[in-house]
Amino acid sequence: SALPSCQVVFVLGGPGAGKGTQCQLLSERLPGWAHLSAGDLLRAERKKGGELGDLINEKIANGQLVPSEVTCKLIENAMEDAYKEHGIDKFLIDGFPRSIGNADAWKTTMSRHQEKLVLCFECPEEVLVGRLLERGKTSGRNDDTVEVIRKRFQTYRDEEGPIVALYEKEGKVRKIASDRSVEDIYKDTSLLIQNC
Ligand code: UP5
Ligand code: MG
Repeated sequence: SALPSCQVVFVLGGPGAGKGTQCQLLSERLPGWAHLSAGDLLRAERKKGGELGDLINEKIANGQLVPSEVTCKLIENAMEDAYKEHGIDKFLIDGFPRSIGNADAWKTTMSRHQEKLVLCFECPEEVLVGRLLERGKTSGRNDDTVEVIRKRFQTYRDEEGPIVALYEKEGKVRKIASDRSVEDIYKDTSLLIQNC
């Protein structure tokens, strides 16, 4: 493809940790960085319906991971679009990779990109559950229910430890306490990205 080698920062953390909130602020305030949320890309693809839309919905509605190749391809397409339309070559990738399988799929097709950092937002689970239930009153997300939130945390506990350990070996992981105000988290996060 026409996409050159890009800089990427992976932004991880449990459900409700503030990945989307922080990435949106970062992309608004740091010139050149674009925000791609894997979850948002999957939800947009789901809207198109069809077999793929059904598969994505089945996984999201059960708090399970969509097959890695599907998510990876959506991210690649979104990077290509952002590059073609706006010349963007720096990406905050929110919520991916969240399993070893995700990281393997990424390496297969996206290895020319530079993985600068892996940010991990850390926050007690009970705080996160409270945030998600509050958001669920208005979000319209079919996974912001007590039952699915429980499954999302189970998936997170099963899958995210190994993937973080893998990037820790490469010295790329930065952990950030996200049980704080949005602006306090932003200060730490933006410094890490500006210095990466
Ligand atoms: N909030 C944010 N920051 C706050 C703060 N500092 N203090 C107080 N409140 C704060 O925030 C969540 C809520 O908390 C909001 O109401 C916010 O205002 C408030 P948000 O920024 O949305 O957190 P985020 O970490 O983005 O939470 P999200 O719910 O999006 O995380 P998930 O990881 O659960 O969701 P995602 O969209 O990434 O994935 C959804 C599903 O898609 C997955 O379960 C899976 O089925 C599928 N998926 C894949 O299969 N593969 C992927 O690679 C990605 C997703
Ligand atoms: Mg999000």
